[in-house]
Amino acid sequence: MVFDVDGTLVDSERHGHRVAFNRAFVEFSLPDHWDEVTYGRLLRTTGGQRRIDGWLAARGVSEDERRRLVPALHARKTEIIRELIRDGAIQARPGATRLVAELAEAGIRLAVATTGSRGWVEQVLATALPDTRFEVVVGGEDVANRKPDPEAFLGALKGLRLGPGEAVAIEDSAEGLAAAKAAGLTTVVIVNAYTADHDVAPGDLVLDDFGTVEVPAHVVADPHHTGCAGVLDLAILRTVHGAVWST
Ligand code: XBP
Ligand code: MG
Repeated sequence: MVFDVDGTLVDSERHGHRVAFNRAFVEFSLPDHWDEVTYGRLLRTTGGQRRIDGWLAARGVSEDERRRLVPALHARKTEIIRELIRDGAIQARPGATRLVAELAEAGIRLAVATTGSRGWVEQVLATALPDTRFEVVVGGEDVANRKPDPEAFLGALKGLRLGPGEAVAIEDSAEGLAAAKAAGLTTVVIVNAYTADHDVAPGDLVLDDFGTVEVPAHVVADPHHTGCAGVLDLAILRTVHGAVWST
């Protein structure tokens, strides 16, 4: 099983990364500030450095200046997000802990394919999902091309020594879904408030949460007719995967 991190396993963008980027802007005496709506739009550019660079370029900051500024800003942003994680600002999404525990119990091997930086990814996994061991972690620095390029997912499959027919991806965004699909993976999409309007039609099952028995998720799309009632569990994952590979 190959999981995305930001927006999928953890609710990290609005009150995590966005806050860290804004604090870094203040510390660097920059006038920039990303409000919640603006940040949702900027999320379509994956990777923090690319996101800052595109933003500064759009407001006319020269390439020379950006080459100097962007890595320094991003390094400081990474330190700040680490502090936020340490202070408990980033939690697992509801139902994520339940699902990874069920998978681990069943002996399913777990991996992560993320565009985020290793500087905080392993820390957030250890903090938000402390009882779960991810055998392979492919982060932003491990790839030349970030999502929607499939490189992160292909790296995770390679690390697990599995083919695409032997794993399932879980994503939250159109860019992540495109990356997982380009790697040949069955992909379940768990949208969130930022990605609810993304075009996730190629997803093999789309929910708005992992769901719990008490509070089931809304089933947005179930193209393989799994009959999922709003709780993503191993049985549903097996049904989706079986349907994809039998067609
Ligand atoms: C996540 C990202 C990352 C995070 C910030 O995308 O695009 O850039 O927003 O992390 P995905 P960094 O969930 O598709 O992997 O600042 O470390 O890049
Ligand atoms: Mg994501």
